Parts: sequence; structure tokens; C-alpha cells
Amino acid sequence: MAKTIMVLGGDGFCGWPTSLHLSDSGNDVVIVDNLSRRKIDVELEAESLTPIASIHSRIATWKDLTGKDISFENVDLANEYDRICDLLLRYKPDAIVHFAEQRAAPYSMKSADHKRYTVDNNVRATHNLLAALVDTETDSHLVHLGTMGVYGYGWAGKSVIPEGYLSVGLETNDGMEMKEILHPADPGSVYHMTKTLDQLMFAFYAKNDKIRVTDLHQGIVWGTQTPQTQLDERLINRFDYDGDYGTVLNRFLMQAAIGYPLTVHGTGGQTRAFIHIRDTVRCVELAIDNPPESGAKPMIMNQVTESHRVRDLASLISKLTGVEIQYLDNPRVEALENTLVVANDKFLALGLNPTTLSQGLMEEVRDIAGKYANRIDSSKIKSVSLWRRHLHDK
Ligand code: NAD
Ligand code: USQ
Repeated sequence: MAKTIMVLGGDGFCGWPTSLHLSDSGNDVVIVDNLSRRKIDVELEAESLTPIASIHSRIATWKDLTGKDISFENVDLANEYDRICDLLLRYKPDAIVHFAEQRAAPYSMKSADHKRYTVDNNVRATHNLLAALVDTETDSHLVHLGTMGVYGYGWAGKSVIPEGYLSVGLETNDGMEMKEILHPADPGSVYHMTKTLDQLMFAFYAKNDKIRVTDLHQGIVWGTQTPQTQLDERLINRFDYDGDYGTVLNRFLMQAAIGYPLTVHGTGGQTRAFIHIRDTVRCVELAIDNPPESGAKPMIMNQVTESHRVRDLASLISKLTGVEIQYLDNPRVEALENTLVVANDKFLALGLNPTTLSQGLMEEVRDIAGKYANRIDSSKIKSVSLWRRHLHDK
């Protein structure tokens, strides 16, 4: 059945293709975004590799091609509480998908101002939304995009990262008692820390106010296009490649396209979880269609399809394209090596059929990175945001 769905952060890399996918499925979509990500492009003097159209041109193109309307509201969720309440009362959304946060770990570590902005923006946006849902008595299902990074990346061994909750044995006066707790948080950047704070807010509002929350612990998203964004160049999705916002696999694909030696940090021993953007949009729809009960604790699902070690990804792309690999001093503070075995049973049970790395890599190098290679400013490639001042001083 068609729903009214508010997509917060619907102008961004994950939000735009999700908005189109949900609109294509017959839902009434309302994008809420303050366009802060476009302003950060100006601050960093770095642009999306792909030429993205303005939000109004994107929406008008979608209407021309499909006849479907998408509404747009320019609202700052961190600072415009009354306007959030007004939106909820006006649209009465069945579901709200919350992508609207500052999402780059390197950007969040650039300076004290960037740390403070990331915390202020992300924590206030999420809390304003929760308070407004209660204040306006809106019974929407809130689907939030969280991160695998809440679990941390210091794991070794073969233990499986569960979907959000951990069963632990507590010693009591009457013997051992089993309890299910939120998995301990171990953020690796100020950005990731804001996502661990989001989790606590969801737990509280689900318990106290019976807000229905699904928190999707997503891995690194790769790829660019979905069937809808491919329809017209004015619908093309954003592709970040710069040292702050570009994520590792998309950066390697862009670097391969221009023969720039792949920028592996440290030994490349970090293992991370990945998901293609086409699967992100499907997972969000599956999550919307399967809300938790009112009064239940937040439903947490790991939104990942495969895990890879960074240096193995670099070798794979190097073999496919002939590009060299460079090993750089790691600008981040992270474990030299980690292992990552992640449960993703819930999405597989709901019918997700994952796009694997082997299916899409060369298509990306050719059709996106290769096609727009002339837009790359190679001075923006290196990641220069250090996790700690004087990190590499001897
Ligand atoms: P993005 O920066 O491309 O999009 C975020 C959007 O939210 C932007 O359009 C921005 O303008 C908007 N926004 C930010 N703060 C806002 C505010 N206060 N009010 C209104 N709008 C605001 O990021 P993305 O890559 O699309 O990521 C979306 C979400 O998914 C983030 O929360 C991120 O943490 C999560 N996520 C992303 C990835 C990834 O690899 N890209 C992986 C895991 C999780
Ligand atoms: N890395 C390199 N070379 C590069 C870029 C990155 O070796 O050129 C390494 C980093 O040091 C790190 C790993 O690759 O060990 C991943 O870095 P990333 O920038 O691709 O991913 P991350 O900082 O974790 O953040 C991204 C998104 C974030 C999301 C997260 C999901 O920006 O929004 O939450 O992926 S996850 O990693 O699963 O926590």
C-alpha cells in the first residue's frame, strides 16, 4: 500500500536514490534537507565526481520522466525545531527515513570546529526529531541510517558481530542471570561517536514513548547508480572522491580510472563491511515494510553484504586495472589489523539478494570514474585530516 514517506537528507548520496526508489514504488515522498552537504563542497573546494543537478532540477526531471511528484522542504533539523513539528503535522508521514547527518569521519576530525559541528548537527538533529514525534503525537516508523562503526574495528578472532544486541551473563546473588544489552559502543571517530549517541536516544524514546525505531547499521556504501538515477543525467547520484568524503572503495575505483596509485592507509590491515547503493535502497524499503511493534526496543539490522580487508581490495583493483598501490602513513588512529565477521541474517531472511563486488567493479571504473575523469582535481585526493595533531612526528 502506498505510504507517505519523509526522507531526511534526501539530497545526499544515499538519500537521493532512496527517494527515487520509494517514489517509483508508488509512495508519496517528501525530501527534507538543508543542503548542508552542498555547502561543505564549497568549503572544501571539492565537488562530486559526477555532475549533480540542483535539487529542484532533480525533482522536476523526475516529474517529467515519470509523472510522479516529490516534495522538497529546506529545513535544518538541528536548528529549526518548530518547523520539524510543522512538517510532521502537515504531512503525517507513515515512515521517516533519517539520513540527515554529517557522515564523514575525516571531516569530523579536521579541527575542533569540525568536531563540534558534527556533534551539534547530528545529535541535535536526531534528538529534535524524536522530541517532535512525541510533541506532535505522530505515530511514524522511524528508520535511521546508523553505521557498522558503532561496534568498533578492533576485533580479532572469529566471533560474529550480532545485530545490535548482545546476550551477556551477569553474576547476581542468585547465580548467573542472562541479559540482552545493546552491543558495547567503540567509536573510531567523532562522527562514529555521534552514531553511538543516536543509539542511546533511540533506546530511551522507544522505551519511554513507544516510538517505533529501526536502526540500520550500514557498512561502507559503494557504487553510484540505481535503476532510477540512471534514467537521465540530471538524476545522476553524487560520487565523493576527495580525501574527506570519498569512501575507500569508490576512491580506489576513481584512482584506477586515472592511473593514480591506490592510497592504502598504513598496512591496509583494516577489514570493513560493504554494501552496494542498489542494495541500500532495497534494504531501506524492506525495513519500512517490516516495522517493529509499538513498545518494542529498537529493531537493529546490520545492512552489509560482504567484508574485505583494505589491502585485498587494493590488490583486486590493481590486478583488474594495472594501477599501482601506494602505502601511506595512516592519517587515522585505528588497529593495524582487525577481523570482521558480521551477522546479516535479518535482511537475507527478508529477501535481499545482494549485488557482489565481482558484479559491479569494472562497470563503475568504466561508466562513472572513467567517464567523468576530466572532473577530478587530483590535489583533493590525498586524505590529510589527521586523527591526532603531530600523529606522524617522530
Ligand atoms: P550525505 O552527506 O551525502 O547526505 C546527507 C544529507 O543530509 C545531505 O544532503 C545533507 O545536506 C543532509 N543534512 C545533514 N545535516 C542536516 C540537517 N541538520 N538538516 C537537514 N539536512 C541535513 O551522506 P550519505 O553518504 O548519503 O549518508 C547518509 C546517512 O547514511 C548518514 O547518516 C550516514 O551516517 C549513513 N551511512 C552512510 C554510509 C556511506 O558509505 N555513505 C555508510 C554507512 C552509513
Ligand atoms: N582508507 C584507505 N585509503 C583511503 C581511504 C580510506 O586505506 O584512501 C581506509 C581507512 O583508513 C579505513 C577504511 O579504509 O580503515 C574505511 O574508510 P572509509 O573512509 O571508506 O570509511 P569510514 O571512515 O568508516 O566511513 C564510511 C562512511 C560513514 C559510514 C562508514 C560505515 O563515510 O558514513 O558510517 O563508512 S563503516 O565503515 O562500516 O563504519
